Amino acid sequence: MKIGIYCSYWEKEWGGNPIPFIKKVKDLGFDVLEVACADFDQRPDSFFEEMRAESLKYGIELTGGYGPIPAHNTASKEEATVARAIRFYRDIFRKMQIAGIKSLGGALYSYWPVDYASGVDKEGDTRVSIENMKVIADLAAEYDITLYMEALNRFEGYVINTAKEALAYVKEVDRPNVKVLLDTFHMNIEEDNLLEAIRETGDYLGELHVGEANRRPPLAGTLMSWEKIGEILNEIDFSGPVVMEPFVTKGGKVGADIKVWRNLLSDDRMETLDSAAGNSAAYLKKVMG
Ligand SMILES: [Mn+2]
Repeated sequence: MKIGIYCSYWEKEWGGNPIPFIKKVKDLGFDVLEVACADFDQRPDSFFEEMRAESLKYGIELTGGYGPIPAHNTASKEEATVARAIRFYRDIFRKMQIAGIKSLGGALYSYWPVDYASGVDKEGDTRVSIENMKVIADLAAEYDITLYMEALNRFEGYVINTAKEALAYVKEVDRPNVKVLLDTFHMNIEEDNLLEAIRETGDYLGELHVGEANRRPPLAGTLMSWEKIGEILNEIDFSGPVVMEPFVTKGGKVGADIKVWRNLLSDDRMETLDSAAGNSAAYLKKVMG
């Protein structure tokens, strides 16, 4: 199994420079680095050329992640918002291609984290989103990029909460470069049976995010059965990346958006985070093969 980690694990703000993390994650035993694409529109092409060179140098595959801001809400009924989102995606797809990033995952079908103060029209917004996603998917295809629709728990989104809803959405969009992203943290809240949900997603599963129920890096002896998850992934011939997305330190926009109000490891020193990530990578490689 290809094992990865989201670079925002080490960051207090979304975006930031992922290039120094490429060598770091290689040294820690990972195969994949997931990069936050939030500020790609602010970066020059040379930044992405450097990123590609570094990833090739260390043999690290890059994947993209994005929690769309409200101004990029693809489920919006305001045409100007959707047009702005499409302009943003067109720009970052081109840059992702320069960097050699072939996938983008997250709540691309809406925005994140959702503000519930303005009410929810789940069916209407989902219909709008599906039509817009067909356009964005065709655009992504021009740059050889696959989009992963991530099912999020109810406190963070309402368009897609479960694997079943993600599957229905992706089938409606009906494009070969649109797939499902499941995340054990969200599934732990929403699914009746986490293992069955992965099995039923089958070939439509593009990427799996992994984390404990409290978003620590995966460990032995917790309520999550990583061995069983590995068995199901092998059963469905999953060839995508398994990317851990731990969030363990408070502070900054990352801490506030994720609602981390305490440090989940013994402290927030870089060495402590590095060793927790490296130990988890070794553990996942052992139990998932
Ligand atoms: Mn996730």
